[in-house]
Amino acid sequence: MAKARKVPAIIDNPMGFCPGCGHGIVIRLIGECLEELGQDKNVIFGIGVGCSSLLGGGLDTDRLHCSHGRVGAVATAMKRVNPENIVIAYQGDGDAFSIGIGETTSAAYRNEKFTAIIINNTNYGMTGGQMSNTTMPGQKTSTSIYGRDCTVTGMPIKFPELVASQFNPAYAARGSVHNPAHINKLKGYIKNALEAQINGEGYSVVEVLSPCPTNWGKTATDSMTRIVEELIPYFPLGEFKTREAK
Ligand SMILES: Cc1ncc(C[n+]2csc(CCOP(=O)(O)OP(=O)(O)O)c2C)c(N)n1
Ligand code: SF4
Repeated sequence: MAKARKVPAIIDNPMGFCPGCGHGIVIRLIGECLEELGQDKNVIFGIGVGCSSLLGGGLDTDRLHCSHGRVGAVATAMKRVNPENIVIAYQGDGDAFSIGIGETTSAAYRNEKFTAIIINNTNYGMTGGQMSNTTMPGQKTSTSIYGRDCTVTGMPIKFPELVASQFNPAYAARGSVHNPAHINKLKGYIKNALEAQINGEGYSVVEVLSPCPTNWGKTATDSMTRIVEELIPYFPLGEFKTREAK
């Protein structure tokens, strides 16, 4: 029988995500990476507003729950003031790419030396599934009841690609939690991003395609299928900027 993975010591409380949500998987991976890199006592999180903020009650770490969308600015300050700390911005797509697009993009543009981990579930999960800047074309949400019309809203933003092609980050990737193989691959991306930060190489970002069964109106299994069939064809997985220094 396969050996069970040890729960990282910093995960000290249950987190209140809906059944089938992807947030908990990603937080577990972050905890594992921090522990394996010997950084779990040296980390400080800037946490967005949304279901992402439930991380705050689950991890035994320093963290600041930032105003909605402002994590890019807050994490900038955290890292500049305490460069020896590992600083992680943990946000949803609404927080990072909609209300916070200015702060998120500006931090990437300045190549701030922290790590952003952004959970893309194609809607504002916590508040009832409103449209965000990563909602798919034609996707029905509570604020796009006839389906997202990209002729008036713009197309879903592809942030890692934008950052990798226009700025000079240390690392940019997109992973997914839809099956165990991709969860393990995602762990590698998160570790690469954190190692880039440990080495002071510059800004690192990992976007994660993640299910929100509650607002998608799907079962947990069907939500994973949606990621494969609808999201990945538009949001390709992989590394868009690999580390130069290793
Ligand atoms: C200034 C401000 N505007 C709006 C809200 C309401 N609000 C809370 S969470 C949220 C959306 C979060 O969505 P996302 O970042 O995608 O995270 P998820 O819940 O999907 O993980 C909104 C709009 C708020 N708290 N503050
Ligand atoms: S509303 Fe969606 S993102 Fe929030 S905890 Fe539930 S499944 Fe996860």
